[in-house]
Amino acid sequence: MDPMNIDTGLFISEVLTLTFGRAREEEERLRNKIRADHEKALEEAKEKLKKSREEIRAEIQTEKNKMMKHAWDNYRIYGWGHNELRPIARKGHSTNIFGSSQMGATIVDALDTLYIMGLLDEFRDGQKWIEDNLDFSVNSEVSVFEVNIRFIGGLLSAYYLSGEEIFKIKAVQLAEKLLPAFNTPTGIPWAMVNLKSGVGRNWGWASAGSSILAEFGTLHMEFVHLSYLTGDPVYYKKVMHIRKLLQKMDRPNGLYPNYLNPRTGRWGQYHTSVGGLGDSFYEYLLKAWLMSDKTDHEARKMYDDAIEAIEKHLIKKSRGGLTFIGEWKNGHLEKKMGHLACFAGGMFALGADGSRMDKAGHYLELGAEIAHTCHESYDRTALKLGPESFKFDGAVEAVAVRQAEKYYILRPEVIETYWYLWRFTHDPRYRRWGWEAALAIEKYCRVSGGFSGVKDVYSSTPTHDDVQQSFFLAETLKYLYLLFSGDDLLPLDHWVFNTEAHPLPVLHLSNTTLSGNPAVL
Ligand code: DMJ
Repeated sequence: MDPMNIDTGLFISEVLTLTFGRAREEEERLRNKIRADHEKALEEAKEKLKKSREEIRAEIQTEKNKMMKHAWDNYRIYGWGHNELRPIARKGHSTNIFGSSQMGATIVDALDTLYIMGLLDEFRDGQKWIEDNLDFSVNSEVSVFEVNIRFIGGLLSAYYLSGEEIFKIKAVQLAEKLLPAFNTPTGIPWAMVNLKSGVGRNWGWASAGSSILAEFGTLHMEFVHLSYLTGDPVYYKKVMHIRKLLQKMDRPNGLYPNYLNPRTGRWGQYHTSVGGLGDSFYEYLLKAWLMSDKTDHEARKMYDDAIEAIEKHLIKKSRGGLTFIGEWKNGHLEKKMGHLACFAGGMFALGADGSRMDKAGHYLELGAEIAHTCHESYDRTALKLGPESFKFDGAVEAVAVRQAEKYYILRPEVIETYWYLWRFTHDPRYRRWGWEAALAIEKYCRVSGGFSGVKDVYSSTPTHDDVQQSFFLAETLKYLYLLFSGDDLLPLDHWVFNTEAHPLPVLHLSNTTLSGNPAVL
């Protein structure tokens, strides 16, 4: 057609009709889609409303306990009965703290977390294994401390939560096996004991054959509960004896050294830390008071005295304004803080109420400052997971320097502190920081066979250590879960968490002073 012959007006009107026609069709299509989507959403909402509260709760629950399911299910498949799991090799794993036999450490440590998360089939599965297999009459040398906090603590907690007698029975059987460890000239227990022969000894690496403060000083909660449940004062007497002995000793600068010789009753090396070797001793002084319904004033006094000395000599501010807890070694302060010491943020917050001279605000603030420093130690890494130990030296702040200190082994302490501070302040930053940590664990520690620690948090391509620690299920995942739950789940005025995150109830013992009278138990 000759373009010159076209009636231009007619052409334009045809083109417009066509264009607008298409646009109208498109609009109509869109409107229909919006209507359909809207209808669908309404239908879905109606469906949801038809569900019972329980069903909705279960759906939310499934989302919240996904990490636990992954850790547990893989242990169940590849490591069942072993102490821990190698998630990459997909087989069992153990270390010398659990001795040479398969004691199912992950099962016992994880029980209460499963229960709290509503994973009841898994809980029953664990219970069945314990009923059928957990046997303490084995020729195996175990760590008294680790077995106490993970096994006795875990079993007691499972008992209190579920009411199942078997857990109490097993806890008491195990405790009886630990008692020979106290047969030393001073009554300060050995670090290790053979469950069959009752022969005890100390770690070869500990200063001058010493026992460790954080080990013999972290028995009180579980042992008081054992006496309470059995009516047998023997456990109570053992831990009160340790307390009395410590009270009588001189403390350099008011600080407790980490090493004490169980033969001579003398301190070993003058090394004080709120991190490894010292940590949970201070925690248990405070928790002994809380657990006694705040009647064990002796424990509270020991805690207050210890914390004042720690604040005076070990807690400093870096040039960049970060509050950190250093370590005291032979009269000199090492400006280094371990991941383990990060639990102290939560401890300061927990101890704020009831502090001397009404310094509650001060201790809450101190707890928040430690939480901030520990968050920085995570934030200054490539993986957003914290190193085992970090320095404050010159330009270095909250960063690990030595290669051997750059690992993260799924430890809980930082998340534990976020949780306590969340409970006491409801400041949303703690949930934000906890969420960051959860995402980082998912991204870098999750493997198809479970969760693994990483060897260098500063390297963006992580190398896995191939260990799923039992405390990951007992503590890290429990504290994360609690951080995103309501305050009515395990309220802190009724429950006190042992150092392995196993909740034990406050004992309301009328007419009792837990500081001096075992007969009332
Ligand atoms: C846990 O076994 C306990 O929290 C203990 O008190 C110290 N460290 C580990 C986890 O890091």
